[in-house]
Amino acid sequence: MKIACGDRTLDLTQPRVMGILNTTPDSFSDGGRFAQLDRGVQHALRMIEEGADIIDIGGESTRPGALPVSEQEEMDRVLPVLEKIRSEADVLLSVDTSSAQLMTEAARCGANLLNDVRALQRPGALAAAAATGLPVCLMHMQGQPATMQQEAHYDDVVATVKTFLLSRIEACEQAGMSKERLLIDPGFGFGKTVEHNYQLLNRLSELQSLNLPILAGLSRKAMIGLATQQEKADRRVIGSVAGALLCVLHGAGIVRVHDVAETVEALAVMKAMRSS
Ligand code: 7PM
Repeated sequence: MKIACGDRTLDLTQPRVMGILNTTPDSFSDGGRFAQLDRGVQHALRMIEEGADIIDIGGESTRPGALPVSEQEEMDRVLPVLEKIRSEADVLLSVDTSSAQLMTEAARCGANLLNDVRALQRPGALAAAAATGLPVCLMHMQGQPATMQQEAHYDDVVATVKTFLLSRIEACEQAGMSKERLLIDPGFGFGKTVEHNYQLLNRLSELQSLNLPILAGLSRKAMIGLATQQEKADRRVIGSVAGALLCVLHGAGIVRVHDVAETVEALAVMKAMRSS
């Protein structure tokens, strides 16, 4: 299966690794805009060297409890990084945003994929995404980042996620987007308890009935820390790699990760098994 991504194509006949590039300001360095830009680009180039197929650039913290940032601030963070990486590397570039304006600008600056944790539910997002012609990843989230961990209740989390994604797929088709442009994501950690997240991981293959490529991101999330008893996010690498491998085993075509080199190496073992 291949997806047209602007002037490039994404070949999903083998699992792909999406490296996470967070452009929210680093509280440890106060070097200003240029230093932040340089730091972001360097990180992206390193992930590309390590074997990332896609770089996912985000400028809004969707961490549980995070407060919203202005659209302008998000654009000021993301677009310069996107343009600089575009000029320096031949890699697929994804933009993690819910902002219609940023979707439009990102496409103009050479983005290949849109990744929206709100599944194009913000005003104008559906039309803006449709107009870019780019593929879109639709993710499930219950509630909003500021409050989503306070009210995580599901009868059947897998059924709820599936129903939600199906309704967003239909909304996209009604906005004129063809199914060939869509990807789906269960949204690990977005308004779900650890128990819900593991139910989703265990039954991830049930999402395959929607007949769209599955993207999954559990890298360094609380569900990994709880299982491995690792409090600190940077100690969750091994658990995250194991989780990424399980996602692929259960049908994910793309895994969204912080630790690209480690994930690529783990997937090489799966590839060797599958080609035996
Ligand atoms: C702080 C904490 C910052 C958590 C960012 C996060 C996903 C995503 C994110 C995902 C897709 C993270 C999250 N998670 N997009 N964006 N799927 N498609 O852990 O699971 O990276 S943000």
